[in-house]
Amino acid sequence: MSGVRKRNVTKPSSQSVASKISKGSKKSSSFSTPQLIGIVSALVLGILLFCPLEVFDFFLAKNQKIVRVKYEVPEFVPTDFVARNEVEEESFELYKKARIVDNEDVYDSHEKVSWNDFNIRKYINAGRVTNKKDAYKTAAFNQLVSDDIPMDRNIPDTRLGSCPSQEYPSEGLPTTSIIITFHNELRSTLLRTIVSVIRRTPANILKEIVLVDDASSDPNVGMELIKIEKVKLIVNRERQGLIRARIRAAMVATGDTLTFLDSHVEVNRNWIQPLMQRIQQNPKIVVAPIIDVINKDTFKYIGADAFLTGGVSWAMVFRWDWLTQRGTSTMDHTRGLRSPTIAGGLFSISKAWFHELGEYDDQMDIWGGENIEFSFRVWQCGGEMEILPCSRVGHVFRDEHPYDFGKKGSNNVFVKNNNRFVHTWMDEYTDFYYGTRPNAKSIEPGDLSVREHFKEKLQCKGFKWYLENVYPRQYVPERNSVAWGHAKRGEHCLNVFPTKSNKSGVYGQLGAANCNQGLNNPSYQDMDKQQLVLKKFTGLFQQPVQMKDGKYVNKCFGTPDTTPTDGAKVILADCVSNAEVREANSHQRWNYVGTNIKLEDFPHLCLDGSDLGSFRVRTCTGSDSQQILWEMLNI
Ligand SMILES: [Mn+2]
Repeated sequence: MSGVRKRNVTKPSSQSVASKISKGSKKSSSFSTPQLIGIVSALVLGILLFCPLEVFDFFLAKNQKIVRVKYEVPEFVPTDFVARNEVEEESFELYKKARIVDNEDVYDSHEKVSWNDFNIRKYINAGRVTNKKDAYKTAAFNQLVSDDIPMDRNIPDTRLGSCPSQEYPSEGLPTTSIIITFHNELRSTLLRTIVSVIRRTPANILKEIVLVDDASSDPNVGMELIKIEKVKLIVNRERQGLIRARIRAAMVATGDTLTFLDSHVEVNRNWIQPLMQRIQQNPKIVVAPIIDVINKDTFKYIGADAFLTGGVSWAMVFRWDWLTQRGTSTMDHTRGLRSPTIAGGLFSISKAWFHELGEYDDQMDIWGGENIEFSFRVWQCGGEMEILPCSRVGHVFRDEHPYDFGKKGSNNVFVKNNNRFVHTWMDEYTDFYYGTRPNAKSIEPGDLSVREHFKEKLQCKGFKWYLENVYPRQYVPERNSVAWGHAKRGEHCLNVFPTKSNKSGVYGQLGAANCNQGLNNPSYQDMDKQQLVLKKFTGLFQQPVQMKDGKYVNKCFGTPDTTPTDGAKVILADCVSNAEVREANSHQRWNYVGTNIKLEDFPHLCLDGSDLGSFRVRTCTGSDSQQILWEMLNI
């Protein structure tokens, strides 16, 4: 596959120039052959020396001759890392390898045309499908619809508040290199991404569009696009994945800032100005637009909710957190929303800051986790992150990734990527990650020395600082827990139903309900009724309850009676504490055995969820209604 492409592009360029020159010189032939060879060589040498950018390279792409301009990749200066052993030496070699881009891998055309003079119809037609069965084959979104939607279609202006009336300076904002990496992207979605960027980005901000073809099966999909104004193409001969593809693009890009986009997006009105303006004010800020939704079946453009910031679960899965009610009601759309993490597909950053931060971890494979890693690194190393609601970019969301993650499988790739940054950035909080992913412990993160080097060099702060200052809304698990977090009974999550009666000391009834995914649900944003803990040593099974003074105090699950019987309800009540008399709280002390929650002093009684609205203790039977799975174990 890559051999075919190589053959197409590596025709010796000096020969073609030489043959043209020798043809021309035949007419005035008063030279001897050796003299002629001498003159020709001198001419060739002269051309090569004085205009190295004008060395041509020819190849064919679907009968369309494209004349390639030789491209000079900016010089790469590696970081001042000193390896202490062979393993670190190897890491440093990988670091350099990922950042050195061969001139031969970068394509730019000699004959540029504006996007509307590009032969769009011919480009799209070369990859059309005719039947419905194949519509989702390439990209997992509807190609039959996408191919017929105009490249320059209008989309609704989804900006809210006073965004539409904002005015931006027409000069003096930083320039940006748009970086779009792709692997087997649809022709129509890729081209629509490019056309929307050219149409809706002021020419004095848009420095260039750097495409990275990450070893797609059809090399022409990217190659044909270099005819379009401002477009350059980097070809990865072997699949590198999003992370290394973006590193390569950053090494080639020359704008003041880098703007990473996905390959199936449409940018909205005045999308770039807020991003550039903010970076101009604070060169260490990473800014992201609000990601609107382009429906994968109909390609309808829909405005997304503005009241969200990026968060992360302890399993290191990205999530959206709702603003608090106060945050929502006082929101000024023209101001940035501080965001603990970013989704990672679309953002802008100063080029200098991106390099200073060490780009990405080149030992992370394909995709996944890099946005969380990047978020921790930016914040901990002196930067900031914001979502700018006046900047909107639509993205075609799909249910699954249509491409494969290689033979290791996507799960192992995710886990290895996560393990790498968890060890680099999370200090003692790694326990909470492993508490949620006990199996992740068996996968080695590999050598982290180059990443640690950047951490030291930038004097980055610890994870405790990040939690306290950047992400105070994150629940910090209680150490010395047998089990912590959400607990599931089948598809449902254990949940407290507050009692209506005012009987003092009783706060609710244990049951199960739809999992609320914590901060993801606006009605649970300040108090998660599904957050539980089973403590080591004391055996207390607890949940925090908000008291009249606003503070949260752990209350205890147990049966109403101190001598529980089969079928007794499980309620949330004041904890009985009397260290002198063990029996005083036998009805509130529990064990987690296998997947059962049992009363410690009555081990024949298991927590039973046959009735979702009202959990009880019942004789242990091993039935499904007694299987409880926790979010986090042994921390
Ligand atoms: Mn995408």
